[in-house]
Amino acid sequence: MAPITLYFLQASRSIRIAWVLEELGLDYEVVFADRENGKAPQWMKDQTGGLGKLPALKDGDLMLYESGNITEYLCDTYDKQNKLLPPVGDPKRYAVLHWVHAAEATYALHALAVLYCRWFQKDGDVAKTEEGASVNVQKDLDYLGQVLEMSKGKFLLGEQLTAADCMMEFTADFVFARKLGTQGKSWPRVEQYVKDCQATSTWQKAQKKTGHKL
Ligand SMILES: N[C@@H](CCC(=O)N[C@@H](CS)C(=O)NCC(=O)O)C(=O)O
Repeated sequence: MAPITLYFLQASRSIRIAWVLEELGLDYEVVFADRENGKAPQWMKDQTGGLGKLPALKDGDLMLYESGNITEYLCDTYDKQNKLLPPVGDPKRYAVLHWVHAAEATYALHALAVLYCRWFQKDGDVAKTEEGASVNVQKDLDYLGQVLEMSKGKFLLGEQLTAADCMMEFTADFVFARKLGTQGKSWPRVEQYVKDCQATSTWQKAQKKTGHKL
């Protein structure tokens, strides 16, 4: 039995962790759950504990939550060549961690504000609220596009894929797939970035092994 188990919810941030595991060449088992009424099924929440949100990862006796935290744990524990995350003290580490955190704390936060208008606003002008909430998303995408334009390669920090990309790919894909705040506009450089991430052999393997689809 592989010592690492990834608890994977369909159409979720779980793909980030499958991709990191593939990048690091680690053996892992997947416990897969389809969504029920859009949510994680109770049996999955019972198995993972915590807040009941996915992904979760079990490594030996450790149960880990939060995709950014799991990514950092896997890099610190298994990325001996510092392929995805430079070592403590190297300024490049903080350039990578900038995006690891921004993927959730800025980009996903702003995109979810739009999604929650759609889900939870029962009266008033939903389209107007959504338009207001879209401003942040559009600024985020503009900045992401600028950073990618300045990159010396396909990925955020150049030609070498890092943990920054393993985290940001899903957020950007999710924003475009659900048209969260895009308001009919397009960001060709960011859209190309998502395609380049998904064209890597490791993302493809992660997708095949988990059955991820948005
Ligand atoms: N910040 C957390 C977010 C986890 C989260 O909200 N996961 C969603 C799927 S992307 C989930 O488990 N939803 C199912 C539910 O709420 O039942 C992370 O990065 O892991």
